Amino acid sequence: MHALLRAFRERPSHTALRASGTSWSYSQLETEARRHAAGLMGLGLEPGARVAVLATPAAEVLVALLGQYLAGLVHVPINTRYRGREIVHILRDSGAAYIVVDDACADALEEACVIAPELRALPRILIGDAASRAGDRRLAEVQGDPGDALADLRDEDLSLMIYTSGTTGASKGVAHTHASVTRAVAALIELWRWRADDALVLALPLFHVHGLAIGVHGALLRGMTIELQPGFDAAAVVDAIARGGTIFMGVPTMYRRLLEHIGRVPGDAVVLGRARLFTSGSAALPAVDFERFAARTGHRILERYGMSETLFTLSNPYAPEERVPGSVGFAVPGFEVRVVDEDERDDATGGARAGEPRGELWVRGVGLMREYWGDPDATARAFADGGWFRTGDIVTRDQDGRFRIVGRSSVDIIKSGGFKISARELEEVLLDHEDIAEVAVVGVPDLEWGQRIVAAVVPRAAVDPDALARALIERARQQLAAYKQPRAVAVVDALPRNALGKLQKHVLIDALAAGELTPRAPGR
Ligand code: MLC
Ligand code: AMP
Repeated sequence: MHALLRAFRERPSHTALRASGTSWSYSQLETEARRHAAGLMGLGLEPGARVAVLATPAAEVLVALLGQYLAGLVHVPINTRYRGREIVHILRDSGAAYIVVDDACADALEEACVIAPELRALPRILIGDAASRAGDRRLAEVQGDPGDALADLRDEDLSLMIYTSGTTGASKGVAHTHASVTRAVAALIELWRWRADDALVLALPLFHVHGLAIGVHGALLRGMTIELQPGFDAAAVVDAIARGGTIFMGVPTMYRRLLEHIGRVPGDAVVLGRARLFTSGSAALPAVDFERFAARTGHRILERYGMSETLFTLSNPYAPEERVPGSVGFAVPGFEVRVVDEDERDDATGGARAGEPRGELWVRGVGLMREYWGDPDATARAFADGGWFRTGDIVTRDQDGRFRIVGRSSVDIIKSGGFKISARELEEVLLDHEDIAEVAVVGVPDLEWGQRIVAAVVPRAAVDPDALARALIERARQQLAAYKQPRAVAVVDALPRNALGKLQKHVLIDALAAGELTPRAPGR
């Protein structure tokens, strides 16, 4: 936070943020944040308390974030696509003392309160015009004197908790400190040569590390301008670049959409060409999209790798000619990396070429989370001796030292559209259906989404497979975020198992990818 405050004071009149047609200078943003922090402290919130935020990207969300930091509170953003049960889990698990909610998310919060009525007592800070209840406060009114002394801030205090799916059903709170975020982001600013006259077109969600830790913190620490978008829309990104945006960070699905857009509006490829830097992360960027984007716009997308727990970990170099499609580059300064085999020995062999290591990526360094919130066992399992974090990602390292992500140690973690999904979570929801005896949820390779979710189910008795598929998709739609829904359901007699009876999801994935098993994808 100290680094952020310093950055705010370097060029106070420079534009920090543009959102919905309004601009805020650095000094205005700091004043708003200080007012809000003083207001939060006036509510009696103690340093270290968690404040949940369930709101679509808007200037108020950044004021809430910065105000919480200044008051020594921990920011807990909630995925705005979440439904009731997913929200209940985060509010309970984090022990949130308050929730900030906007109009667009009010219904989802109400769903959560129906499931867990005790959450009705959780005090709310409202963004927008949402109907207020006794005791609720409007964000604009949670204000104090910006000159008041604020919390005593220390870099090693928790600042941010991001919930992310794991191999078990429930998501875990990844707890970061001011120091882990600031240091990782400082490395990025240096490596990617971000400049104070850059403007970041930010269309990523603000509840994951890609948009929040890297995007928001990176831009503000460097004194840049954030062009905040309420969500991703290809035409709006083009417009923001036409107005002077110089950097765009996206997930691969967004590049697909940008490519489709310039296929329809070829002139917009020229506009995109005027930006300075395009980066991609959170999922593998298909080499074909890298090449098509370069051919159309002249930009070689800079691909990076990271995760909620490790932030900014591997990156291609800044020099465009050194950005290699299909590779995530090298360790970011401040990170040490290892490639270990199943026996936890270094530099396991097995890469594409002789002598190339292939194994799990372990990392240690500046951006690592402190812990999984309230789960010391999971934290202990995630770290090996010496503070090495087990990423669960399988990588190869070529002779130049470049890394490629080639898989994951668990098939139960799926990435679709850049969102992480726990197969187990979805399986639990589907298994609740009375007609289902067994279920296996898998991610099938897909050029648009990275992985597409398919559920294979064994019914208890003879059923109409289309009706069953429809019912299961509807069940997921009712209970989980839309991106977690199965896109198709394969109704099968048995799931593939080995001689010991162990489920073989890889066999299922291969059969689905090869078209040997045709799932049902009934329209809704
Ligand atoms: C949505 N749809 C999907 C889908 N998601 N279909 C298949 N697979 C999916 N995963 C469908 C919807 O059902 C809907 O269909 C249609 O697509 C539009 O839905 P939407 O919800 O409006 O989608 P959209 O907003 O267009 O979302 C696409 C997106 C979004 C790319 C903008 O996925 C996104 O914001 N992704 C970014 C996630 C992110 O920030 N990840 C970073 C994690 S941090 P219909 O039929 O109803 O029209 C991280 C670490 C790090 O990974 O270091 O980077
Ligand atoms: P999350 O938990 O949402 O932070 O997701 C982190 C995961 O996204 C990593 O563990 C990887 O599996 C995946 N990931 C991130 N960046 C890349 C990339 N550039 N290529 C392939 N996978 C990636």
